[in-house]
Amino acid sequence: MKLSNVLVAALASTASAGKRPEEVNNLAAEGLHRLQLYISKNGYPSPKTCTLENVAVRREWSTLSKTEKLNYIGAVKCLAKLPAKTPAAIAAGAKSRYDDLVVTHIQQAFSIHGTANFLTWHRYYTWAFEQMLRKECGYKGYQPYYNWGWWADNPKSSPFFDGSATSMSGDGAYVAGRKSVCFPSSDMCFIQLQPGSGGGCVTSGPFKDWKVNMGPLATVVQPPPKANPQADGMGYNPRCLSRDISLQSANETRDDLVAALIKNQKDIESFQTVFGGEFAKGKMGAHVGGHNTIGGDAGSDFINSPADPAFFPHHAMVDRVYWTWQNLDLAKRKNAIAGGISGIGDGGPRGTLDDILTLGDYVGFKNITIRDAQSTIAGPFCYVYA
Ligand SMILES: *[C@@H]1O[C@H](CO)[C@@H](O)[C@H](O)[C@H]1NC(C)=O
Ligand SMILES: *[C@@H]1O[C@H](CO)[C@@H](O)[C@H](O)[C@H]1NC(C)=O
Ligand SMILES: [Cu+2]
Repeated sequence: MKLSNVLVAALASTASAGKRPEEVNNLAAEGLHRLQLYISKNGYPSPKTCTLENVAVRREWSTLSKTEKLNYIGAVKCLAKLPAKTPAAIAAGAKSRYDDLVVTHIQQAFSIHGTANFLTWHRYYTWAFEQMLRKECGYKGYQPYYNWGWWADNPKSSPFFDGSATSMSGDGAYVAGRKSVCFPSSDMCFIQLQPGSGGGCVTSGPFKDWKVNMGPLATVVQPPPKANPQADGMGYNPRCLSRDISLQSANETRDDLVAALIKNQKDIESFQTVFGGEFAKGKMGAHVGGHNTIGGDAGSDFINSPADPAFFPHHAMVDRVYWTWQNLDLAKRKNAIAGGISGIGDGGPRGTLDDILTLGDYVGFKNITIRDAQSTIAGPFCYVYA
């Protein structure tokens, strides 16, 4: 079996010709190679609907053409203009289809983070977003990802965060005189999160007029933005998109650290733990490091974080790292699961492959199980990463 031409082209376009660290990319390519070997031995999991000849290829932001970037940006803005399906009685702050997605993340925040379903739920969620862009907003491309490690020493130099018309907008306006804040919270002051280079509203690029409508819920920003009128945080509280690009946080997403995560963590439990952050050991991990790189009122609020549109390319990278890790030893890792069903306390009962992944009643996708979301070329999915 041969790689389809589109895949070869996408992989070639993703290589950075020695300009950037490539260890994570090399692992992704090795993973794709092993995925092919696995398929040639065992067959496709969904041969009628998804093969490497028709598979979608998700690419890194910087490798998209100018037109491709503008098409993605336009589709994201389109979703934020389409009317919400969530009833106002449930979330008065849900003003758009984009907000429907934010609502389900808010409602489920404590059962999708630090849990057995964390990686698969966010895989399903990011895919649903991609499908909404395509079906509801005429987007023809696929979900791009942001390769943190390429710009970990200076995210604002990336085409993703440079604030240009073809970026996802850049930093917030600089707010001087801020102190460090406790992370993850003042009760658990494990990490001193230093102020980044912004702190205020995003001032340039396509999302400078973007509105964050709900929350704040778990923001680490000090002083916090004005409180939400609803106790559940889903009342209408329109405000600017703020960001606070943080080198301290981006440092936790370095290529060598992410490569070490993929190579050294051999079982799903330790992979999830290191990926998700070991705060008590002073480590944010790459997932949280990526969120806090964006920072700001939404970006660093684990409950309301999808309100910042940089969320989805960030989570596509989270999914790519998971995908790579799975591909490197599919026999063992395709159906690997660990962790509880609740992100609170001891995590409650253990999660199982039969647990339901739901996007709630209004996003518009059916319930699936964790088992259905274990492979990106089976279940509802048909994509790989370049
Ligand atoms: C990044 O982390 C390394 C340790 O891994 C440390 O030596 C360095 O000072 C950190 N850089 C920043 C910008 O925080
Ligand atoms: C989807 O799953 C959720 C959570 O288990 C459940 O409350 C809901 O009723 C399910 N929806 C459907 C249509 O089965
Ligand atoms: Cu999340």
